[in-house]
Amino acid sequence: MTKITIIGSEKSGRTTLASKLGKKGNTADITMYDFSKNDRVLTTIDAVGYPTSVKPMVTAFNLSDIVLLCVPPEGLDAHTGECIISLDLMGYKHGIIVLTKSDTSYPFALDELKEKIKKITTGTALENWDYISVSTTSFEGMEELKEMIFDMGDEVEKEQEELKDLPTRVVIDQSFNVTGIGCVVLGIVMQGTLNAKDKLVAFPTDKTVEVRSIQMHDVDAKSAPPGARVGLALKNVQSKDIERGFILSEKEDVTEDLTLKCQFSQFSKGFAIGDVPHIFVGLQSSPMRLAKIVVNGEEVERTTTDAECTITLTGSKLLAYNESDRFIICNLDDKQRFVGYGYKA
Ligand SMILES: Nc1nc2c(ncn2[C@@H]2O[C@H](COP(=O)(O)OP(=O)(O)OP(=O)(O)O)[C@@H](O)[C@H]2O)c(=O)[nH]1
Ligand SMILES: [Mg+2]
Repeated sequence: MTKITIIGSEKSGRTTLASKLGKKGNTADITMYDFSKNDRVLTTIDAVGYPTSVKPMVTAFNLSDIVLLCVPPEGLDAHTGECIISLDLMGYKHGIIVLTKSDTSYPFALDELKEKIKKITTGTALENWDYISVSTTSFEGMEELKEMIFDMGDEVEKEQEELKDLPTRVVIDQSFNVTGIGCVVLGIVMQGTLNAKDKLVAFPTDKTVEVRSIQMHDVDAKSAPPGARVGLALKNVQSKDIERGFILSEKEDVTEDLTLKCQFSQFSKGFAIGDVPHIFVGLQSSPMRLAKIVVNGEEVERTTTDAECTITLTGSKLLAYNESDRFIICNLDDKQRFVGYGYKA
């Protein structure tokens, strides 16, 4: 079960590529395409709401294991740069750089483009990503791309296997009511193993829910391993009480205010006291006011890119997280919206 996100600039061929990798599902700010053959299942996410909004992109990244960054022959633009910076700030591990619409370019131009991308991704999380040229018109590279995705998927599965004995955490991305069944949610088992009849808390609320039944790609299952995309029928809760971003687990920290140890990107202007950055953690997000900045033990007025900053933020929305979660810090008013990342201090 491999889950990928296709991202890139406007008109980079994202949607066309996604449609060639599977059958179209529900549409909102992200569209999912499903493909299954023999025992292989591939879920492809097209973050259609990006670049207008960054939220669908962050959501898609969190729901997938592999990212395909699409770059068309026209080359790199500000949004491609933003995709690279966001993936770097997220520390995104697995991905492929896809040079799209190769039928409209020439081998030497594609090589030049590849060298350019290699240069600007040096020292980032994308440094060692593989490259492939594809065309959805001539089908050049399409079979090879699928093979690359499945090989990488096998690698990811081995990594996820190691998470199976950790405490169970399931992130929810959809919640709805099904007549005769009740509350049904869709989500991903981020770690641990989910079993039918498990009783877990729907954080950030304090409501305990019971997992009545589990489905994986429409097939009933008794349990689900880390990495699995699951549909769950829940007992003791109504669908309207569960939102995208909720976490089913035994224990999470839940707060409105946060203190984070942060690194800020050299490509951003950073923030001053009183600014209101947008904070993402998993699929949750909230605007929060910057109340305090500490650098090297001293209170300062502005964030810096030279050293770690400990920032205190005040908000009005409950967020659920734990110490291993990476927070992403955005400035939605800036041209390049991804500013930094941090962990619970
Ligand atoms: N010649 C050629 N055209 C392509 C290929 N892939 C996509 N296109 C065309 O490029 C245009 C943009 O493709 P989309 O798939 O809509 O790109 P997108 O990145 O989803 O675009 P937005 O969501 O509008 O930002 C469309 O007119 C496609 O038909 C390709 O491999 N070869
Ligand atoms: Mg599109």
